[in-house]
Amino acid sequence: MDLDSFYAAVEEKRNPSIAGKPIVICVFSGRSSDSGAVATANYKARELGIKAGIPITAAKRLGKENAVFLPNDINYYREVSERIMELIEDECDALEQASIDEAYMDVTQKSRGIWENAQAIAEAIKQKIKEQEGLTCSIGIGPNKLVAKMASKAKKPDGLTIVREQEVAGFLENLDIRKIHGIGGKTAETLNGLGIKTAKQLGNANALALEEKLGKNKARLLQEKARGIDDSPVEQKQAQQISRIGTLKEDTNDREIIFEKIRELAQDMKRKMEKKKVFFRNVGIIAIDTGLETQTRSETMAETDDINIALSSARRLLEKFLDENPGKRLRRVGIRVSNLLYKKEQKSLGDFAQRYFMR
Ligand code: DCP
Ligand code: CA
Repeated sequence: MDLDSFYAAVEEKRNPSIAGKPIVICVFSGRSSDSGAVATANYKARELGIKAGIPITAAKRLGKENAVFLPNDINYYREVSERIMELIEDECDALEQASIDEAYMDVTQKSRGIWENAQAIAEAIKQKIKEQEGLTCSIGIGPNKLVAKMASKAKKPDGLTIVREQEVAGFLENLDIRKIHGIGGKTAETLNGLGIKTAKQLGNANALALEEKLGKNKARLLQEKARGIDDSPVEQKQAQQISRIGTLKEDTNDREIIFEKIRELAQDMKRKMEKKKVFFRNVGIIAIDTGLETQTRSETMAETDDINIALSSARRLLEKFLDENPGKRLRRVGIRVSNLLYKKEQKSLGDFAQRYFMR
């Protein structure tokens, strides 16, 4: 699953007044007012030739007066990303986040190995993301991670592409080698020089000739990829933290109102903690002020899974933060537990202790 023009789509959703316009997300370097590069652009802006990596000055020439240029707000994109990953985690056997806006999902069990079921799962995921976050994504379904990833790029935006085992060869036949992960402009040029343009040609190419140009390891790796071969598992990493962030009804420094919001967020976080069966050893608060500056405070404690302990810690941290920042009004707040311990580990520790003491 790969979200479409992610940063730009998030901004478009956040600010309906710019919907439908070309939108360009910029990483300003700060040297002069327009120095820096484009992080991404929505599809409207891409029609004008604006894309990730080009200088902001070039993008401004291409965008004329119609395009909207925004600074990148990475903290906010991370929040949205986290919510989406949690949303889709429930729909699969295992989820491996590959980047801020991409994830591999194993649906072998959930689909019982039936492609039509996998398609239905993908459609449900697309709908969920659309409904809850107002964003579109593109999904590829394949017999392994490599083919699924290539399939996810085949049709964008809002695509859904299925490549069954028996369709892999046909899919690779005309696939441009540039679409293979790990082949950038330079490698593509080298390969083009050998008369290789498609994945199929690369898969069938003379191994020795390739090794000579690319080195043994790279040649082998790319040739395997070009044949759609990949047996790497979807590896779900255990979460390092669980957090919830929300927007206050209005900007405020009223402790009771802010804490009430934190309490509400904690209830939702608690559900997640119970599902994951975790203990925590650190509690934090997240405070985002009216200038969108984010600050965090945290404290460490003995391991516990008691949400009330997290809440009293959050209360203490909030009081301290507000005392240190008199008059600062907050727009968004959050609560986070980290330094997590999974109960399964706990149990085996318990078992170990039990066996130890019984001896
Ligand atoms: N990104 C960045 N700088 C780059 C490339 C990407 O900051 N040179 C950021 C902005 C993107 C996000 O990473 O929104 C995800 O990268 P993708 O390559 O998936 O690009 P998009 O999601 O923007 O577009 P697409 O619809 O092609 O996936
Ligand atoms: Ca993307």
